[in-house]
Amino acid sequence: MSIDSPKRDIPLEEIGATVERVVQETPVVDMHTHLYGEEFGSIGLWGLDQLINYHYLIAEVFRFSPISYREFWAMDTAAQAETIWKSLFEQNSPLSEATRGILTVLQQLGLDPSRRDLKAFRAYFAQQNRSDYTDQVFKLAKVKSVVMTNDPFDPAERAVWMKAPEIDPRFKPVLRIDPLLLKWEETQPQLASCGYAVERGLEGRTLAEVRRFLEDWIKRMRPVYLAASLPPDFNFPEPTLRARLVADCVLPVCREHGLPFSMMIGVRKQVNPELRLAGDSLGMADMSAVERLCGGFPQNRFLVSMLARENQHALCVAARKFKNLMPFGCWWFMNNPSIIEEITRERFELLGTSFIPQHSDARVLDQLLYKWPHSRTIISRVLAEKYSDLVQTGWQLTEAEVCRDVQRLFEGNFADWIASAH
Ligand code: FIX
Ligand code: ZN
Repeated sequence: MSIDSPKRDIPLEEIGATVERVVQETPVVDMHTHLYGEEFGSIGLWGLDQLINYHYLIAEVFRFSPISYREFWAMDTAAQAETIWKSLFEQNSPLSEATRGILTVLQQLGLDPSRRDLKAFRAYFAQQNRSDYTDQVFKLAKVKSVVMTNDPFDPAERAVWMKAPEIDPRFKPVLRIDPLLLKWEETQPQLASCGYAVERGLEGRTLAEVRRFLEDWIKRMRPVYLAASLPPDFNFPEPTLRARLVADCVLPVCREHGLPFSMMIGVRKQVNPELRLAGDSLGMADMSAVERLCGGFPQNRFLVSMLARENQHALCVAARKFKNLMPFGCWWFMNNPSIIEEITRERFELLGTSFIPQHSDARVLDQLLYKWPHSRTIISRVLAEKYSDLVQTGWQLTEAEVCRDVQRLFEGNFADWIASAH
């Protein structure tokens, strides 16, 4: 067999290099982001000052700078970026994942981070146009498509959807329903004002009308799944309006339209409101609620990501019990090298390749240029270790099989999960 044949058995000593090459080269479908195509205008963020103003860095700047919350929020985006750059890059080493990420983006674009020259870096971005830059970022990051987070309750975003825009096919819609499940008291009058006959206590035709609302937006958006982030105390079943909305509205509509329901569980909202979007924290959730949902609704498919490190192992065990549960990503405070490595290792050990290893959660387009390279490096390291363990049993491994497995991790598992949508 020729030396470079994909069907050739890979010698133990070549596994690391082979896996690294395949993982680095395999295009990925990024199944949860806050990115938007050009048709969404300024809702979609890109460029250096937006990168530096990522809420992860805003949380960090107040640990180093004496600046008050009031002073910071009174600044414009450029001044905020300069404050963050001075504190986190000039006066201190950018060791955190979020600060290192900015430098990886610059490096991926061919700029020299060692120049430490914000003015020069800004000049590069000022020469970019959004359309060509979007093409460049997708190509460099080897991202095939990204899944958006689309909120029908957000006035700015709703205005775009009501014009029936032609969506860039690289940006897949998702129907995000947090306000329905987490703020029913505020959402119910909003829905009523839009002509849905919904009542505060879910009486009368409310449940049917909530289903009609969901179906109207499924028709409008053509989402690949429905999604919600949920608090650590999320439980099911429970005698609450939320549980009834999930069981009697969300899950039936998902079943009828072949749509998965994505639950991101463990967010404690606004523990420090002064930080605004950066003010959320986490809490440990009860995985048995997820197990009861997966077991109680076997015709539904669930995507689940947990925000607490302590929930990650139990999520893998739950996925072993329920084939309609797909664990995904190393979410938010989990998206750091030390924890990505731990989570990915236990997922391979408990689930083989039947999980979705990562999503970027990118809020700024350029973040694809660091979130994916950083994760690919860790995923390939762990995967190579697992293949080495495998080959030391005497099992033979070919490059074609490595390509098959990585394609499943980076695209196939998600594509299969949404295949019957609509
Ligand atoms: O609920 C979510 O989609 C979270 O990912 C966001 O609210 C969060 O701010 C984030 O971007 C984390 O990475
Ligand atoms: Zn998110």
